[in-house]
Amino acid sequence: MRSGFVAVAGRPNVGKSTLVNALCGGKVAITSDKPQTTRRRIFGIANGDDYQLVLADLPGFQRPRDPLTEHMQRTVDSSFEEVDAVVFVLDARDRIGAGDRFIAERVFSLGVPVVIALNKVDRLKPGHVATQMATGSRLGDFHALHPVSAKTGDGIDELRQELVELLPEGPQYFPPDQRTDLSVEEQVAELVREKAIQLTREEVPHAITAEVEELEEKVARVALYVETDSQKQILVGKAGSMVKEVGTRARPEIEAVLGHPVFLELHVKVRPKWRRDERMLERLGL
Ligand SMILES: Nc1nc2c(ncn2[C@@H]2O[C@H](COP(=O)(O)OP(=O)(O)OP(=O)(O)O)[C@@H](O)[C@H]2O)c(=O)[nH]1
Ligand SMILES: [Mg+2]
Repeated sequence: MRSGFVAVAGRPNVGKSTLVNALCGGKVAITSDKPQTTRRRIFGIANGDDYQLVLADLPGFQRPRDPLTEHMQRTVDSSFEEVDAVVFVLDARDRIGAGDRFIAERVFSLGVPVVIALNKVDRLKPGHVATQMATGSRLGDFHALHPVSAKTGDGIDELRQELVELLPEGPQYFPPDQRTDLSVEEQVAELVREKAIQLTREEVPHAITAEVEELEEKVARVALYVETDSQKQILVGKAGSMVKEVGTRARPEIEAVLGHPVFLELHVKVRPKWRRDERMLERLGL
C-alpha cells in the first residue's frame, strides 16, 4: 500500500480545487470564478486498490490584507510541513509571471518533489500550450510537468498516477469510502457559500461566509453572513429572489451529501467586520 499527503499550491483561481475534485473523482472542494474561494485546507482523498493519495487543497498564495487572509496564508505555509510532494498548479490561460515565481521560490525549497500541473489547457492551441510548458519549466527543478484540464479531465489519470508513484509505503489514513476530512455540517455550509459566491460579484463574494445553525433529519438551517446592510440587500435580492436561487442551487448537492431530501432554510445576516474578528474566524474554523 502506498499512501501519503500532497499539497496543491498555486495562485488564486488557477483551478486548484477543480483539480483536486478531478483527481478525487468527485466533488470535495467548492469552486468559483472568483479568486479566494478556498479559505481553509481541505483534504481530498483519492482511493485506489493499492494506494491512498491525500491531497491538501489550499487557499491561493496571496499578500494578506486582513486577519482572514492572514489566516489563509498561514494555513498555506503550515500545510507544507510533512507533505510527500507538491502539485504546483499554473494557469495555461494566464501569463506565467511574478506571482508564480514567488510561489516557486517557496515550493522548490521544500525538499520534496514538485510536480507542475499546467491547468486549463482545454481549447488552447498546441503551440500556445508548448510555449506555456516551456515558461513553466523554467520556474524550478521540477519532478514532472503535466498539461491538464481539470474541467474536461484531460491528463488527470496520468497526473494521479505520477503522484501515487511519489508516495511512500504507508497505512490507510482514512477509511476507503471517505473522500474528505470536512464534517457533514462543514460540507453543507461550504455548498451554500459556493452558490452565494457564484451568484454575486465584486466585493460581495469576499464578504460572505456560511455557517450551519441546525442540521436536523428534515431541515437544514444555514446562516449566510455578510459585513454590511447593502451586501445583505444584494444577497437577499428583490423580494428574496437571490437567496432563493442560492437555496435552489445548493439543495440538490446538500441532499447528495446527506443521502436524503431536506428542507433548506437560509438566513442572511449582517456581521460587521467578521473578517477581522478573531473569535468569529475561529468559530468558522478559519
Ligand atoms: N477552462 C477551464 N477552466 C477551469 C479549469 N479548471 C478550473 N477552471 C475554472 O477556473 C476557475 C477557478 O477554479 P477553482 O478551482 O475555484 O480555482 P482555485 O485555484 O481553487 O481558486 P482559489 O480557491 O480561489 O484559490 C473556475 O471558474 C473553474 O471553473 C480548466 O481545466 N479549464
Ligand atoms: Mg480553491
